[in-house]
Formats: sequence, C-alpha cells, structure tokens
Amino acid sequence: MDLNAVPSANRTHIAFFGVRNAGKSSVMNAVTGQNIAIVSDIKGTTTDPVYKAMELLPLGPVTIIDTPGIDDEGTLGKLRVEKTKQVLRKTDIAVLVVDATKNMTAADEAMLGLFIEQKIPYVIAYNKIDMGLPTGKIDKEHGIFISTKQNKGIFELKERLAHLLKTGDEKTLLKDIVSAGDIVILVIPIDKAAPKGRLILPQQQTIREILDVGAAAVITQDDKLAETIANLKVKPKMVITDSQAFANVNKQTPDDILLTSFSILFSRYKGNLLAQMNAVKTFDSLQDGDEILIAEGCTHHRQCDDIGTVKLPRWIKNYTGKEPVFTFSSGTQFPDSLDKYKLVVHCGGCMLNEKEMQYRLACAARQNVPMTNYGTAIAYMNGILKRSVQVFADVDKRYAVL
Ligand SMILES: Nc1nc2c(ncn2[C@@H]2O[C@H](COP(=O)(O)OP(=O)(O)OP(=O)(O)O)[C@@H](O)[C@H]2O)c(=O)[nH]1
Ligand SMILES: [Mg+2]
Repeated sequence: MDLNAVPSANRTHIAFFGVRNAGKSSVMNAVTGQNIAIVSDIKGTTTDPVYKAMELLPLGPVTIIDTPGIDDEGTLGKLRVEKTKQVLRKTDIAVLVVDATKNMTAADEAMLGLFIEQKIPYVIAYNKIDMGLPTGKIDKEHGIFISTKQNKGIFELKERLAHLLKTGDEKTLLKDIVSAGDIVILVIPIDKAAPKGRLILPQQQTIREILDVGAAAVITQDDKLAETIANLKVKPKMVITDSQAFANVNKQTPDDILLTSFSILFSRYKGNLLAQMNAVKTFDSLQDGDEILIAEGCTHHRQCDDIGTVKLPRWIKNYTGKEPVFTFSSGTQFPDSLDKYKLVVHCGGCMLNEKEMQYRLACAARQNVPMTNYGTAIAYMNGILKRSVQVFADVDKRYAVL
C-alpha cells in the first residue's frame, strides 16, 4: 500500500454501469487514460467489479469502478448483477453507459430508477457515436455523447463528473470544536488488537486534523492518562479515547475536561450520530432471545478478546441482564434483510466510505430496525453518552438539549 495515498474511504467513488457490450470497460479505460479493464466484443467480458484508485483531474482522488453488465443472465449472471448492485451502495457518482446505436433497455431504465431512488448523481454516456446517434428518447439533462474509439467527449465527461462532485461543504472530524493552541489528549491502548508498529486510520486522521487547526496532540495509553493530565501545565481541552477504554478513561478524566471517542467523532463525521444515539435506547427494552446484529465494516483477524464478537456481547448481557442472540457480519457481508433483528450495532465504519455507511443506515431505517455504533453503545452502557457528545454542544444545539 502506498502510505501517501488517500484512504479508499475518503475517495470519491465513480462507477460505470450498463448492459453488456455497451462499452463500460472502454469508457473506464478512456477516462483513466490507462488500460485497466479488458475490452472485447464478447458479451459479459467483465465478470467482477474492477477497482482503480487514482488521482483524476479535475476531480482529485477517486476510486473508479468498472462493473459487469446489468443484463447478465443465468445463475452466474444473476450473481454478477447482485455484485453490481452492491457497488451501487458505495457509488458517489454513477455513469450509465449506453450503446448509442441501440435504444435504452429495460435494464438501463431500472438502473436509472435505482440512481434516482438512492439519490446518486449520474451521467448517461451515449457511447459509440462513431457508429451513429440514438434514435430513441434522449435525456438531455444527464446525457453526453461520446466515442471511446475516436476519443470524443471523454474530456467533457470528466468535466461533467467533476461538476457533479459536491464541493465547499467539506466535512470535519473536529476542526469546528478544537482551536489553535488547544491541547487534545488521545488515548490509544496498545493491546493485542492494535496493529503492529503503526496507528490505525481514524487515529491518524484525528491527529492530522488537530495539527491542521494548530492545536497540539498528546498521545497516551489508558493506564497513563491520569499521570499524563497531571504532568501538563495547561488544562487540556478534551480527551478522545478508543471507545473500548471508555469506562476507565471516564474515571481518569476530570469533569471540566471534555471527553469523547474516535468512533463518536466518526459517527458525526459520517452524519449518523443523532440516529445512532436514539437507537441505543433499544437496550432498555431488550428481552431474552431478541436478536442483535453486530456488524463490522472490515474483515480483520479476530483476537481472542475481540471487541465485536466477545467484548460487546459480554457488555450488552451485563448491562441488560438479558440473554440476546447475537449474529455477526463483517466486510461487505451486510445482510439485506434486517427485520428479524431488534437492533444493529455497527462499528465506526472507518474502512467504509460515507455512501456505504449511509446505505446501511437507510437499509435499517427502511426496515424500522434501530442501528447504533460501537462507541455510542459503549458510552451509553457506561452512563456517559451525554458527556461524550458534550463536545459538540457549542456547534450543534441538538447535542446541547440532551
Ligand atoms: N465503434 C465503437 N466501438 C466501441 C466503442 N467503445 C467500445 N466499443 C467496442 O464495444 C465492445 C464492448 O466494449 P467493452 O468496453 O468490453 O464493453 P463492456 O460494456 O465493458 O462489456 P462487458 O464487460 O461485456 O459487460 C468492444 O468490442 C469495444 O471495442 C466506441 O466508442 N465505438
Ligand atoms: Mg466490461
């Protein structure tokens, strides 16, 4: 992995969809200026999504995704269409590639319906115009005419994509709640779950933002927190902890210092915190036998005292005094059907892009299943949820009234 690269979760995901042979792979190659995907006149050449992370001007850091045809048939074909629909969950901008010499098919129309339903900005690239122009209905607002063979319209397509990329409204983890000169203490337990020799992405991003605003980060482990605070001449503004250490860190953090966790910062960053705080109340009405899904965004090697599969179930049983039934999912294996679950407890999702996280939340909301996250759940069970979101009270009144 290139250590200077923008993490995948922070890249704009642009995906090419369309029926087989429309020219999706050719368009991906033309847009990236590289021979990434195999092109051929055999229908169904692309059988798995192809991902390419790159700097694409004028867009910036993107992940470009080529997909199998949405009209694929047979048992394998159906599986491929399913895979393609999974790509849609993380797509920030969609390109529907249509063969200009043929009219739009029912599969194309269905795909457009999904873009609209999922509020994904899109472009329709009418490809192969060297062979002729479409005779059917044309969507002037979203359409653009291109030919990968003659390299026509590719520059304009990239400009269009850049235009769809929302700018200005840049999100922040903590730039709005930390000021220049502040001292922020980060509590990072170095236990068996910590990767060897490095910090993980949410920790790196948090440190980077603290530096960006001109504040200072002091980093320590949970058993050294009280000592670290006592050694500082100036009172720190806040303590940000790994949520696994919440209970211990809460005890060591004086009341006049703000306290939160990395996962709570990330939940607000991805726009889910208020919903997740609401969902956590489900613990109070939990009954024996109720089913809880514990979902993780990444697939890591499970440790013997793993947070998702061991610690959380233990804490939930202790807190509720009930015997719920736990199911675990990880990586892209997030189930479509959630109705049997009383509650979903999701990880902070640092490896998922915002779009995928929003998709999962929408999925749960549509099925009326409350969904919370690790940090929020742990804070709640320790009676410190209110304290943990106090950091946002000055910038967002919704946290002040809790
Ligand atoms: N004439 C012409 N042919 C093109 C153009 N773009 C792609 N093709 C041809 O169309 C055929 C299909 O192209 P692909 O890029 O493999 O199409 P695809 O949509 O990725 O197809 P699958 O992977 O099978 O779903 C190939 O023979 C390409 O050479 C174009 O602009 N003009
Ligand atoms: Mg292809």
